Amino acid sequence: MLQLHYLPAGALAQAAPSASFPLFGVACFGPQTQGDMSPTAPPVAWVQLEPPAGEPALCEAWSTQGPLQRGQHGRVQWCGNAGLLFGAVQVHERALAQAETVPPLQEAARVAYAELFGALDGLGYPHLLRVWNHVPDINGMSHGLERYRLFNIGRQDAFLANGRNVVGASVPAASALGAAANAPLLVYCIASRQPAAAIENPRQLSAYDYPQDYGPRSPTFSRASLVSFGSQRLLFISGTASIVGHRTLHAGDVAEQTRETLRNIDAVLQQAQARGAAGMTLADLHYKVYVRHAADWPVIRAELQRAAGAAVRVIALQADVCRMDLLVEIEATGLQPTSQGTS
Ligand code: 3EB
Repeated sequence: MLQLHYLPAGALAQAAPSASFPLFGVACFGPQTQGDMSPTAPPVAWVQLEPPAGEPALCEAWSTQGPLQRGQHGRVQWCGNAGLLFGAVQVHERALAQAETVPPLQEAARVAYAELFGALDGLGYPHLLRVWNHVPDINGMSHGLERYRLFNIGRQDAFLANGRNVVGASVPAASALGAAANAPLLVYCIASRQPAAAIENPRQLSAYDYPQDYGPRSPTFSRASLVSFGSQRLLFISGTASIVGHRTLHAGDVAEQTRETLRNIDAVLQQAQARGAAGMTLADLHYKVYVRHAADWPVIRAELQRAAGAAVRVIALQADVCRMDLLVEIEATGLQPTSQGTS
């Protein structure tokens, strides 16, 4: 059983770590307010992003059944149970040994993923289900390329060097967002002992098939991943935007971009429903919304509430999105009980 809680940072200590569902991994947003956690605490990914004004600073807290094991493998902090692993890795571009020929962000992406794959293979959770990527100054330029494009080169190199496919059913779901220019590259993930099934969106070209207009190497992510875990079905819907085919639609119109994004999420959900997640609806999902301009949040929230209900569970963050003309990116997670089993 995997649970997802959206909690204020101050509530982490009391609320989630019940004896039966201890915390397994946490993402917190904003400036780091705690120092090193105790050795028994779960890994915490500190993402240097803020909520729009008036929104609470919530953490994304994952809990699951124990017994849990935790540790550090290279730069990777991890926590795992019988089936799943939460991992987080940070790489500072400026701390890398200067490779003369490779741009530091590209190298940071390669190193982060190489260390992640090393940890996953060493610990026996080889299947990457879901990845969150926070790329410092994602729309800035380095070495003549947009930094997101450099990140894509390093990520794809690491997938190939570590025996992973960069197209097809084993490609993980992901989100890719900006972070402060002085932040490290931060990658956190959920991995599994069992393979998941990637889901693509019939309205969109698979990102791994994007043409070269979007960079020399395609991004390595699927539109969603779906896996059975104990008595649950886990659905991880990737960061989703106003893209149809491979083109951005509705440049400059945040309400239309949000509606297009929600149509894309609904299309991915329909694919998941056809593959076993029958009955899962938009109202059942947990959302994270990345807003390029914080002032757009009320418009986006109204559209999300129209689609997913007024009580929608959501974390909103101001962040740069990986194409300059995208104003919003929305990801979603569904954790659906199935009828039998108790693990
Ligand atoms: C898109 O659909 C929007 O590079 O890992 C969304 C989710 C996006 C993940 C990634 C990029 C990524 O192309 C951008």
